[in-house]
Parts: sequence; structure tokens; C-alpha cells
Amino acid sequence: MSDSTLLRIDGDVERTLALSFADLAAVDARRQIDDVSRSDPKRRGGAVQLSALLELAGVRPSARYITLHASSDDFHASLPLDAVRERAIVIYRLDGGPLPVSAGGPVRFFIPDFAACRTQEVDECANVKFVDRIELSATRGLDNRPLEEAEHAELHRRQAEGRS
Ligand SMILES: Nc1nc2c(c(=O)[nH]1)N[C@H]1C(S)=C(S)[C@@H](COP(=O)(O)O)O[C@H]1N2
Ligand SMILES: [Mo]
Repeated sequence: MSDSTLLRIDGDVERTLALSFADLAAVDARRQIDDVSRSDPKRRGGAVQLSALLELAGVRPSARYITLHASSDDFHASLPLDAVRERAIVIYRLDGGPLPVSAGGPVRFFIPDFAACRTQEVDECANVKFVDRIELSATRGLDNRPLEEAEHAELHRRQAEGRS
């Protein structure tokens, strides 16, 4: 894996990918989203459709789950692939450069029409920041999103502090 790799895609795929900023920017313009603030005013930056990256990797028919790994803060979410395959996006740029860590970068998984926190598998908490690996698998992968109300409230409190 080269130093410039921001995102690996592996598991139940035909080709393991190690994508740099340039690789993400080189994806077909029709699969790019110029300004994510149009779908959510709280978010900034540009994105690429998840489906475009999955096509590059070639998802095997056996894949049923997609797991978003953020190794920097050890946060992981595993979602049914069908629920996000055609609607999730991967935010990776801001003002021509990489998405800053303050916005969840360099790579952020994002579901434009997410549900409120802790309501279902695909909710706001599944919008994993600092994603460095996307894994496809037949069975559910690692998911350490907080299940307890108090634990989740604490996570939100820490995230709010980090932003201020
Ligand atoms: N890597 C990482 N991604 C994460 C989290 C986290 O703690 N670490 N928190 C999740 C939760 S619980 C929520 S609600 C959203 C919050 O995103 P925001 O900080 O941009 O509002 O990020 C999600 N993605
Ligand atoms: Mo959350």
C-alpha cells in the first residue's frame, strides 16, 4: 500500500483497491457529487458515489454486508449492503484539496437521507468519519457503534467538544 493511499476496498471483491486522492478525483464526473451541502446543509465538500467505487472493485455476489472501518479512532459500522449500495456517497474533497479531519476526512462515508441516531442499522451514526477501509463480506463485520444510550450520548459529547 503506497503512502498516498487513503482508502482500501477489500474482502468479497474481484480486485482489492488502494485508492489515493488522485484515484478518487479521477472517477467519472457523472459519478461525482460537487457539493454535498446541497443534500445536507451541515456537510461540506465533494464526493463520489459509493456505487462507482464498488464497480471498480467488482463486488462478488456473495457480499451481503459492507463494513466501514476508521482505524484512527477505532470506530466501525457494518451495514446491509442493499441498504446503502445505491445511495451512500464517499466525501473526500473540499476546495480542491483533501477533506480535512475536522470535517471527518480524509474520507467520510455518508448516507444523504440518514435516519436519526440509534433508530436502525442505517442511521446518522453509520456516517463513519476517517474511513480508511471498506470491507465487503457475506456475514456481518465489525460494528462497535454504541448500543447504550449513555455511551452514545458520551460519544456525541466528545464529538461536539472536538469540533469547538
Ligand atoms: N470515525 C468515527 N465516525 C463516526 C463517529 C465516531 O465517533 N468516529 N460517530 C458517529 C456518530 S454516533 C454520529 S451521530 C456521526 C456524527 O457526525 P458529525 O460529527 O459530523 O455530526 O458520526 C458518526 N461517525
Ligand atoms: Mo450518533
